[in-house]
Amino acid sequence: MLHRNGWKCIPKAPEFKDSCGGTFSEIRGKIRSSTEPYSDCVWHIQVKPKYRVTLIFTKFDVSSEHGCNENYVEVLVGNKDSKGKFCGMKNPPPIISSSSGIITIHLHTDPNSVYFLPYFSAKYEASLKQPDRCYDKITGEGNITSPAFPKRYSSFLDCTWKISARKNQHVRLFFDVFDLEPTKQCLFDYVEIRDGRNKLSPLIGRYCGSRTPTANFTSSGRHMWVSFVSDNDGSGLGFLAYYFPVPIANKTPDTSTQQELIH
Ligand SMILES: [Ca+2]
Repeated sequence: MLHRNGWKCIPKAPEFKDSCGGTFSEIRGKIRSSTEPYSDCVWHIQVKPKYRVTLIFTKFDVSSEHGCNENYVEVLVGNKDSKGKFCGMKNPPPIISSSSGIITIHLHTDPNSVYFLPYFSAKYEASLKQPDRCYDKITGEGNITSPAFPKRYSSFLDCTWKISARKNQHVRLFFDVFDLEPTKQCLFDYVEIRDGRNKLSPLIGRYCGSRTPTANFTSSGRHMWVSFVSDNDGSGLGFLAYYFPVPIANKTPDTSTQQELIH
């Protein structure tokens, strides 16, 4: 969660600056969009590559009439990996740059917009990358766990497992233990399961909290992608899941995962 002790123990961040864009290289800082009208503002957070950056929006009012096309904030990690265009009144989820020390924030406003000037404020924190290596390509059968399991997992994790089966096989996965920080819509800590070989594959489900997902997740093809993300504060015991290949003939669609994508 955002307002527990994680942010209280650190020295005061540099003062707010109302600005239309800029470059930030300090280890932490705060950004506030300009109160003057501009059509495009771009902020760059650029710290040393050995750091990862967590960006947290603290205020957000970017109303837009036509989806997120008229007014929006787009966040890119490493200059080109877009984490999405955000609009509306809700704070976007925390953005973690795990592979580089660069985050770019682009605020676009349409001068013809009927809404008041879009506005946001955000803060960021750079931390040394975790020694935990939690990226793996795996086959056959086995288990995957959150780092340090069964001890509580640490902050700022961004783990992925690409599980593959042989031709004419599917990947099946089920959870035995599950205890993640609970949040609405699983915005902060979560496990995501995707039907395919990468993070863009169709989402099977996104889970958090302490209710163990009961489904047997089965990929439609040979690959399943599992990711685990934790934010700056609030932890749990993590998870333990088992995976194994199943022949195509044994695949039974699991309808329970289709009803509720976020738990
Ligand atoms: Ca957390």
